[in-house]
Parts: sequence; structure tokens; C-alpha cells
Amino acid sequence: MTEIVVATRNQGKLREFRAVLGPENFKILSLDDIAFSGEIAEDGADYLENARKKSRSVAKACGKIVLADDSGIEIDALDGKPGVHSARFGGADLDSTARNEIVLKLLQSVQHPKRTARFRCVLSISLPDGRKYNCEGICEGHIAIRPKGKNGFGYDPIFLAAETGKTMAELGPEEKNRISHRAMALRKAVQECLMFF
Ligand code: ITT
Repeated sequence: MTEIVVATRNQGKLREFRAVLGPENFKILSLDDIAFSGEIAEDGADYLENARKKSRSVAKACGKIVLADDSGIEIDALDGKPGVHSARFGGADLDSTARNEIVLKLLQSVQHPKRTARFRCVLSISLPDGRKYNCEGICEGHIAIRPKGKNGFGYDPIFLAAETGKTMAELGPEEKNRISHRAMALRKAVQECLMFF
């Protein structure tokens, strides 16, 4: 079984990586499993730069195949914000509930159908010998009027996934993993790269 280290501190992401890659016969290791305690500054100009930085630093440290994810939500009425700054939007100390409230407030005067948004996930895979690979997944939708649902993490309660009529947080994990940006990027990564290792 191929071992893959997932370079994330986000437990929601880690659950999704395990759910999608586990059945494909990959053994997923977390940063705790490899005792990686380093901090990686996410100061890149875009998702790819941040994802590469995360996967490369961890691959150098552990000598294994490493997968990193940099992702975010892009809201058209906010000119694509928060985008690459999604994790810290409104202030680094806020929790997701407070961050979602800020987004809803900013969109108070924006009516459907102008509340369009998308989740974007960029994955970077780094090998200890320096080889690298990346791919992207996108999930289109709208920002809800109010938060709904208890599943998932981050912006899931305010993101209405196109065609489902539900927020991502109302979907069960299997449903989210069928349509999400992360699952889409992961399936590409398996087909185009990981299955050859
Ligand atoms: P790592 O860097 O340790 O992986 P992080 O949470 O800091 O974890 P990012 O820098 O990639 O991750 O920030 C992405 C943010 O975008 C994340 O914190 C969420 O707020 C949001 N986000 C990304 N994917 C999401 C999803 O599937 N559902 C809800 N929110 C998501």
C-alpha cells in the first residue's frame, strides 16, 4: 500500500482526504503520524505557491510522498475575495462561525442570482527526489442567506452547492465527497499521478 503524508493541520480536510483516498488503497499519514511540528508560513501570492510550499517542506523533512492542499472560497460580489486569504478572512483569531457572519453581512444587499461563489482547491504533490505535480478542483454554488447544517467545516454552512439546493454543511460526508472541489482535485491526482507510485 502506498503511503501518502497529508500536509494539513485542518482536521476537516484530513477527514476528506482519508475518505476519498482510503478506498483507493492509499495509507494516509497525518503530520502527527510523522511527528512534524514545523510551522509553514502561507505567504504565497496564490494557492499553488502555498500548496507547493507546504508539500515541499514536509517532503524534505520526512522523505515520503506528500500531498498538500491550499483552498478557499471565491465570492463574485466581493471581486473573488476572500480567495487565497480564506483561512484568515476578517482576522486570524476568528472562528468559522464569526467568519461566516462577516461574509453574510458583506453580502446583505446582494440578491440572488448575484450571490455566486465557488470553492477552489489546489493540490500539490511533492516527492522526496524533488519531482512535483499539481492539480485543481472547483465546486460552483451560491452564498446562502443564513448558515445551515452542522457537517463539514469552514464556509460549508453558508455555501449552497449548485444542483443540491443544500448547503455543504447539510450534505453528508459521502455527498460532499461526490461533488466537492477537494474530492474532484483528489480524483484527478489519483488518475494522473498517484496511481503510478
Ligand atoms: P492547512 O493549511 O493546514 O491545510 P488551512 O485551514 O489553513 O489548513 P488553507 O490555508 O488552505 O487551509 O485555507 C483554506 C480555508 O478555506 C479553510 O480554512 C476554510 O476556511 C476554507 N475552505 C477550504 N475548503 C473548504 C471546504 O471544503 N469547506 C469549507 N471551507 C473550506
